[in-house]
Amino acid sequence: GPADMDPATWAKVKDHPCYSEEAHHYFARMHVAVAPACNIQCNYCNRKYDCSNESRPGVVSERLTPDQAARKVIAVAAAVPQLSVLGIAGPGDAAYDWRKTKATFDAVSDRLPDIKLCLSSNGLALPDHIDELTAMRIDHVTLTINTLDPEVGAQIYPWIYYQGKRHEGVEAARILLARQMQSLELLVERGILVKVNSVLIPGINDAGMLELNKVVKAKGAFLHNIMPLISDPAHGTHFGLTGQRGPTAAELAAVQEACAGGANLMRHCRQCRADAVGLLGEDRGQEFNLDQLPEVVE
Ligand code: CLF
Ligand code: SF4
Repeated sequence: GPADMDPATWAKVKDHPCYSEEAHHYFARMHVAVAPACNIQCNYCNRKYDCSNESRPGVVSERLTPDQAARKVIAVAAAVPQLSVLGIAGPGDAAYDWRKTKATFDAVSDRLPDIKLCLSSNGLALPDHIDELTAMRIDHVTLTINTLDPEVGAQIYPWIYYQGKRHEGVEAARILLARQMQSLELLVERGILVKVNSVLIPGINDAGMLELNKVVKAKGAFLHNIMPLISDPAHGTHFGLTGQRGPTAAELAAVQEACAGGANLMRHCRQCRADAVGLLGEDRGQEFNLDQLPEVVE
């Protein structure tokens, strides 16, 4: 609540449904799936579907161009008075597919100057855009950081694509993890609120979660969202070739308990789709599909 928060931070979180548990009862977010490209491979991701770093994996979102997305946001804003946040959470990586992310945010903020802009990224490309990001009034960024240890990272990320080259194994993980920490530091330095998402993968990164929680707190993350791996072999979202299962509710709760006293935990995440619309846990996306929108929205 406001008691333990400085006024500038409170102004940013009070109507953001993901950053304030209280706000999620009253304020809505919408995602537009404008960013399909991704620069890394996570072992739990099936590229045909949404980025499982932020969204529920195994669903196909309605992909939009920045122009289509802006039309949709304006139509939703007119119909859903609780709308306070526009997020870009894939279906790939919003910072890597930056041209489309920026075009969408620019088109929307021209017409809806009060809407909060939010994005989600694996952090690899984000430092390249930190100046533009800061200038664009983006107050909220989610970074997915699953481990601090490159050896563990190599089990999660088979490859990354960085500066025109493909990297694999521990070398790839070392680059990615360093860029994630750099992203966190740059964002905090610029006064942008950072939520860190970690996908909890039993037997892979659970042992390092407490230390990760402490480090992201020390570096200034506002929230830590420890999300369960959702394993859905039917959608190819099981973990790599090992078919790793997701954590049980008790395993997730145990890790969250262990993190008490570290970075504040988000506990109301609904792992929403990359094209979700409405209050958290509610998805009104189907009401606003492109074919339902008027041709020109003024
Ligand atoms: Fe979207 Fe993510 Fe912004 Fe929220 S969702 S980009 S921070 S506006 Fe929220 Fe959905 Fe959980 Fe994400 S409940 S998946 S944490
Ligand atoms: Fe998939 Fe997201 Fe990982 Fe990219 S960052 S591979 S889209 S889960």
